Amino acid sequence: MSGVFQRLQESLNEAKISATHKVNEIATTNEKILDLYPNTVSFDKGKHTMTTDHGTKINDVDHWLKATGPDSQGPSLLEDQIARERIHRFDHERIPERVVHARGTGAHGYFKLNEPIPELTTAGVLNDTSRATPVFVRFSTVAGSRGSADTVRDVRGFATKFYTDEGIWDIVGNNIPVFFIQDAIKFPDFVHAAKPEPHNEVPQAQTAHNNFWDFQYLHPESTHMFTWAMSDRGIPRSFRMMQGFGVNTFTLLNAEGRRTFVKFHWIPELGVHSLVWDEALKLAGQDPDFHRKDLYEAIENGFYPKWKFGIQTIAEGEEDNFDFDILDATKVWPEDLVPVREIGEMVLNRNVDEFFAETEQVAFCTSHVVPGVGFSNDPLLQGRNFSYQDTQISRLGVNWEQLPINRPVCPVMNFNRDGAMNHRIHKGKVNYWPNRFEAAPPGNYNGDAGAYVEHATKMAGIKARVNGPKFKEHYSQAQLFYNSLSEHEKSHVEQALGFELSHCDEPIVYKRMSERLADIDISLAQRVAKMVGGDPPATTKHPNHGLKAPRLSQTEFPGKPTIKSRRIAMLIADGFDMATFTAVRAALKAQQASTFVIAPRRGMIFPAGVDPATGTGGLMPDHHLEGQRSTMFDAIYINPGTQSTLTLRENGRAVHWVREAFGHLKAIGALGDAIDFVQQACVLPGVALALDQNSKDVVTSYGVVTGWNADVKLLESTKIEPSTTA
Ligand code: HDD
Repeated sequence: MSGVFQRLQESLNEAKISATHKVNEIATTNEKILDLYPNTVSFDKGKHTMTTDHGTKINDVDHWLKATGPDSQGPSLLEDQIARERIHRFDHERIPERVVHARGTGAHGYFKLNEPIPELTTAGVLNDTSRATPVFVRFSTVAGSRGSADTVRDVRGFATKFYTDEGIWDIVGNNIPVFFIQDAIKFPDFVHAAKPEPHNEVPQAQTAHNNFWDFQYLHPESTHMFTWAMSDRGIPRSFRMMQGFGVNTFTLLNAEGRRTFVKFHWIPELGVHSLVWDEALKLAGQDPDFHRKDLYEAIENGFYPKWKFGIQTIAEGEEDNFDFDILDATKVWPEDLVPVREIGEMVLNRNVDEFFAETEQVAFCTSHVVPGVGFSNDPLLQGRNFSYQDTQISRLGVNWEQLPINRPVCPVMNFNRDGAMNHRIHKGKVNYWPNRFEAAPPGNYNGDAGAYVEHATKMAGIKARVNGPKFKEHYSQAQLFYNSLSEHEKSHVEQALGFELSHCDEPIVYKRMSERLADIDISLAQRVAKMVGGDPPATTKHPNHGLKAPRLSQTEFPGKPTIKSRRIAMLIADGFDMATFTAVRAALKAQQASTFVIAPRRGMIFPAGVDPATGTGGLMPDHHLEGQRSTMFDAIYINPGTQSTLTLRENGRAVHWVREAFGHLKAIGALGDAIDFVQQACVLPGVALALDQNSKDVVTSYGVVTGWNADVKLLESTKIEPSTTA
């Protein structure tokens, strides 16, 4: 550590780190950030001159060297080594994208343990409450390629790298607690079926196609997972508002050598919230980087997302006490049977300096665990433990763990050598063990926490391509999940299936899937079949058992009510009431909401009483009505002002803004004459508005803003569904 600190000191002295991060030095620096500093370069005005990669100064990067005459443009010369270097480097900028989870974004932070668990594990990170373990988290979608949109319906990856004192620990999880397949050998088929179809490479980042649903039908084990993926979990409002699950069954090993099966959980402080489908579809075009920007913006503004860390544990010896196999990744451990124990928390508080070097090159392996954490015979996990190391070698090269973002903060000492892009220089005469110098012996390292010890598990069996007998049951938990959803969540599942299956144009696919849905719930199957052209099934071999379990519905994770970091659009036009605007904006800012002023044009907007001819006294909006849409905001507020309201009322786009926000179940605020405007825009057949004339508080669907003055009125849809309201 002292070496790292010394390097930090040197780097700081040389002012090599960026000014933004200096501001946040205390709050956001950790061992891993310090470790990255020696590799972090910044370009300070006046200090640096451009050079080639071999360090010679360059005086012209605008003109390729040419053989040119006084009146003619001569040919470009290949001998220009400076131009050649630039083009060569450029030609090789891309590395292969991840074969799955190609689209993603990440951030740094820390993990803090609140409750040590020595009875379960020797892992330092799960015992030492004084540590703040650095982490890097990458969130992702699964199916789309690197340039695809953020808000597509998909599972989200939630991969966490802990830089512990005892080495790297990766929990490579998702925002859904189960998986599509039980055995890793099926992964290539699953991914091929989910990705664009081979004959025309269509569709991008969508499961709404024949091959995906054909695969789902042919793999009854996928039923549970696709029900989750079709629920609101498939279209999260934000990475900050998702649960994370390790999915696979791992083990913990204590000092007595006792083993406990474990599943890992991340529970977001902000609650679990989703977009509505129409919003997600529109955002995919209007702002494909919506989730990426949301995370970045929140961290830059100091709204650090936070998750509780939980474990579900089953002591060895009790694993057969369930009607499902605890090693089957298509099953949850229902929380009424195995409660989640919250023992720590994770905060993300720092954006990356460079996307490629950090987020694109970060690489995870389920096989990366620390002493005290181990694997189980979960057949999906066993295959994953092979696959990740392998894919990193092909994507990043054999020395991928030497890359700054991937290297541990503790020493690495072994006789693995050479390979492309090796960066280490090992001193000494030997590169093998045992050696006459007894250099780098295995075993306890420097007397620190113990080495990784494999649990001495008793094994007996016959080699065969099989899974355990309980792996054969596929519908019970799909039913449990569906039954546990609220009514509006169920209707969203139905609509999602309706959308997906109507994009399948081969009758065998949507007809078979309509039948399969009866294994979840016959009435769901009948409704979807009717929608998509299937044959509504009359009976099912697997009638719904009617059971529910707690904490499967996301409505059970409302989170801490807050409008902190929520994006609120404030609509104004010329003639707006400046005093009210200023008061409302101050009130919103006091609650740490992010406000954005939207007007018919991004040019000075003048309040009532100010003559535009003077050119002063106006307000410059952040965006104009066409440039940003209501989809990009959590709530909208329409400011009063006779002329302003008149202008907005006559502006089709402004009316659309209000109607769309209303349709997406967003909180809409209005004052004075703007209330009439909102009412006129939104009162559509079948939709009711509740107008609370007396409220002193503005209640949003996700929080309460206190302290507004008594004039503030509440406008709210009676149809607001809290869990799905963004
Ligand atoms: Fe995987 C990436 C999550 C099953 C093989 N996976 C990857 C990432 C996440 C997951 C979050 C992105 C990591 C990052 O941000 O870089 N994968 C899961 C979960 C699974 C799962 C939760 C089920 C429990 N995966 C799974 C199987 C296999 C793989 C069964 C292969 C047998 N996964 C990969 C991969 C990837 C990957 C091909 C692509 C890029 C990478 O690893 O680094 O190796």
